[in-house]
Amino acid sequence: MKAIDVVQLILKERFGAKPLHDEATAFAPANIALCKYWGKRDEALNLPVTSSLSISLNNQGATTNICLQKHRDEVTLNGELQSLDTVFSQRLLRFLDLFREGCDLHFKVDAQSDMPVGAGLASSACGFAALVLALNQLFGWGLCERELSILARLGSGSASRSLWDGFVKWHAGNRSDGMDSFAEHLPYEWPSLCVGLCVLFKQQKSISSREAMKRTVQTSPFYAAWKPTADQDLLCLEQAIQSQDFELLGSTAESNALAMHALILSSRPPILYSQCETVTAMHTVWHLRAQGLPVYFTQDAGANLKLLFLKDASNAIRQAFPEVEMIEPFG
Ligand code: 2P0
Repeated sequence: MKAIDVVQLILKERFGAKPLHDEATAFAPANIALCKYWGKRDEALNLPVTSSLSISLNNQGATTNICLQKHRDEVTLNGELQSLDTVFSQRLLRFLDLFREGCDLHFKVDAQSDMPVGAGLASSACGFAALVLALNQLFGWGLCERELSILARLGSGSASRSLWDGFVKWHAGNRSDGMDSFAEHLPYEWPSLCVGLCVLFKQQKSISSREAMKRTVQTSPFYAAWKPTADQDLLCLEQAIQSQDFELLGSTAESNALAMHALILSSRPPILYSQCETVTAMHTVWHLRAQGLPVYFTQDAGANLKLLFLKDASNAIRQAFPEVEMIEPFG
C-alpha cells in the first residue's frame, strides 16, 4: 500500500478538498524514546517492527506555520530560506504532495525548531507532528488524535508520538494498511522526573536514522533479537511508569538504547553514532551511579546523550554536566 492510499482512507470525502483557511500554525513537542523504534516492517508507511514508548519534552519542540502561496512552494527553517532541492525540503514537499493530489496548491512552510536539526535530537519527529497539526487546521479536517498520529507517522515514524505531552506509547500494530499503528498518550504523571539534554555535538550526523535503520534490519546478524528485547523492555517501562519505579525506568531505558546501538554497530558496513565525548559522558554517568546517584542515559541516532534523573539529583547533575539543559517534562 502507498502512503497516499492511507491518506485517502483517513480523509475520505475530504480528500482533494480545498483548505478552509489561508494560514495555520501549530506546535508539537519533541519526544525522546525510552523504548526505541528501530526497524520497519513497511518502509512506505513507516510501520515499525516493535511498539515503542517515549516521553515528550514539554515546551521544547517545533512550531510550524503553513500558508497558501500563489505560484511556488517555499520552505524556511528557523528563519532561513531553504533551497527546494535539499533533503530536508524534498522530504517535506513529498509529504505535502500527499494532501494536494489533483489540486493546484502551493505552500509556504515556516518551521521553527528548538532542537538542532539532524543531530539525533528528535527534530524530524516534532517537525512532522507540528506540520500535521497545522494542516488539520488549515484544511479544517477535524481529525481525531489517532488519525493525526497515523498521518504524522507517514512523515516520520517517531512523529506519531509527538502529538502529546508526557508518556506516549506507539502501538506497532500488524495490519498491512497500518490503521492499527498509532500512538496514544499514557495517563501517568511523574512530576519529579527530569530529562537532561547533553549536546555534545551539534553537527549533522553522517548517516540518517532512516538509512541506518534500513541497513541494521538488512545486515545486522543480531536483528532477530531486537523484537523480543524491545517487547520485554516495553513491559518493564510500563510497569516502571505505573509504579513510579525510577531505577526500573532508567535501567531499562539505558539498556534499550545500548542494545539499539549494539545492533547499529553490528550493521555491515558498521555505523557508530557515538563520538569520544559520548563515551566519556557514558562513563561519567556510570561513575555517578557507582557513587550512589541515580542517573541513567539514553541515546538516539546521534552522538548526544539524554540523561534521566529525579529533581533531587539536579544539583549533582549540573556539577558533573555543566552544559546540560534540564527539562521537566511534567513541570
Ligand atoms: C526513536 N529514532 O524511537 C528512534 C530511536 C532514533 C533512535 O525514530 O524513517 O526519524 O522517519 O520513520 O522516526 C528516528 O527515526 O525515522 C527514530 P523514519 P525516524 O525515536
